[in-house]
Amino acid sequence: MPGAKTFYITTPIYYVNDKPHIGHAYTTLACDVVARFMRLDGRDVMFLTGTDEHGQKVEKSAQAAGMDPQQFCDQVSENFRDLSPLMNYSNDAFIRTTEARHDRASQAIWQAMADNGDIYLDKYAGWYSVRDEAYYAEEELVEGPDGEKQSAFGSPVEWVEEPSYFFRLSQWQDRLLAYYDEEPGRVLPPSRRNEVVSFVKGGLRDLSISRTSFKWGVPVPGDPDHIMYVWVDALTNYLTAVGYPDTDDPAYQKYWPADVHMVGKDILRFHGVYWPAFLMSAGVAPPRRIFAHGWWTVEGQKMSKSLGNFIPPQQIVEKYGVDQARYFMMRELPFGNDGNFSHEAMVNRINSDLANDFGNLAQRVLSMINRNCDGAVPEAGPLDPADQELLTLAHGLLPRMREAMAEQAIHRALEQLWEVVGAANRYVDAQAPWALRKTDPARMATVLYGLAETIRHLAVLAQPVVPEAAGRMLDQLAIPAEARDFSHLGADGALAAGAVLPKPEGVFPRYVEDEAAAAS
Ligand code: ME8
Repeated sequence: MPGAKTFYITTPIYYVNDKPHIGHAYTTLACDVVARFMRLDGRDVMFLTGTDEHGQKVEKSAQAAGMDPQQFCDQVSENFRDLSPLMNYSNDAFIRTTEARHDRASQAIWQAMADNGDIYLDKYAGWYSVRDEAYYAEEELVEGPDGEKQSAFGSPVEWVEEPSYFFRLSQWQDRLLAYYDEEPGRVLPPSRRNEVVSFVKGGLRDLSISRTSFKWGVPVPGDPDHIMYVWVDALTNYLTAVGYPDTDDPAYQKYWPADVHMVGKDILRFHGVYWPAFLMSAGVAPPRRIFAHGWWTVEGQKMSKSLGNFIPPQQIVEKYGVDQARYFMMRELPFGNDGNFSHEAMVNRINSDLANDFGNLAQRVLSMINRNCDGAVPEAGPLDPADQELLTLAHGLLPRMREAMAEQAIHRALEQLWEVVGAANRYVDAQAPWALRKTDPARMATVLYGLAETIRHLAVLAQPVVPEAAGRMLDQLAIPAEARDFSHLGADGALAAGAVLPKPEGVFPRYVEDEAAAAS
């Protein structure tokens, strides 16, 4: 990975029959931030998202809506596609598992696993949850409120008995354990790695991978009475998107194996155990990393149909602003942990981190330059140790953020950025450039130059998380579009003295409770 020129990152593909909520928006947002960071850092990035459209759950939802499944999918898939303009995602592709090319890829991987001797026909008798589209062993089930059996995620289960093809997962235990050991950070965060390793060490049962009781899916090659278990087809989307089974496809050559599959903790087993086993069996290199993030609760409660507390992403974008929503979700909790979404926490982040700390720093400095330096980047004189210290901090920010982003510790990258914001604010207070205006204008110019150069670094590096606001800050520093990637950071690409700056304006307004209420 280090030094590599390309970067392939994926989101889970979303079940079409659910309405998008902030949990869905979160996974894609994290990928977007990583993808933008990597692009600005000079990588050729492929960032994939899309919709998971097969399976019994979708077939049932289509029936309930009185629609043909394909027509149903065409309609509801748009809800997820619409998230990109809304949340400002920069995905390079959007895949739908009902595309013809996807049937071909799914059948090819199936055939490759069969050719390797890993698939056999038998009969499945056990528990299945349509909502989770998952098989559960007896001991994995818990008791529901009315004494009925349910999955640990609270989903109803039903007893299923039908002919089924099986994948010899039991044969892959040692090779999976070797795969986890091969590269550090194969599964992140470390707690999730432990979870996967102990699951595999506990022994693996063969996996039922076809169903005969419904039709909405990819037919098994050579036995069309069987439909592939939806997860076999769903996971294959990551390969379809880069041209598989055409391994000569330039996209496949460039991007496979994927650098990061980003997933929620609930679907770690599918990505961290089944998927690498399928791939190794089919002779395809397994992904470099699986990162499992945590779950959001809302005002302290799990999001659920019965509580009706699913927050649509549109609601938070309209209420707080897109950059504000993006920043909050990426900063509020260590990426990987569970978190709680609350209005109070959101307003705190908006008013304190964005408006007071970062926004105010830029606004103060740019206004002083506008008023006292004829609206142009001032010329720096000899540097004091305090000036040097601030510039060294700013110039060293990229390597520190890079280190954090290499392990998708997005919150840590942001903490680093805000450390420099804090240092710059303390420097403004200590240097008091407004007072230097009369006593030592040359010194004032040096101080303001150092601050403008620091703000340039902050804005360039904030682009992955708050692309709009950071872009506007860079406009106000007159940084041309082609000089906004990370190769222009450091002393070499420093701001040119004399460049004329446009009139400054705030980019991070405060969230004012009463005005918002009055406006609604
Ligand atoms: O699982 N907080 O799709 P999905 C954070 N189709 N993340 C959440 C969340 C919450 N409250 N609720 C859901 C599927 N998510 C399959 C994927 S991939 C080959 C197939 C996350 O629409 C969840 O963890 O149910 C998962 O990563 C993603 O939303 C999609 O969930």
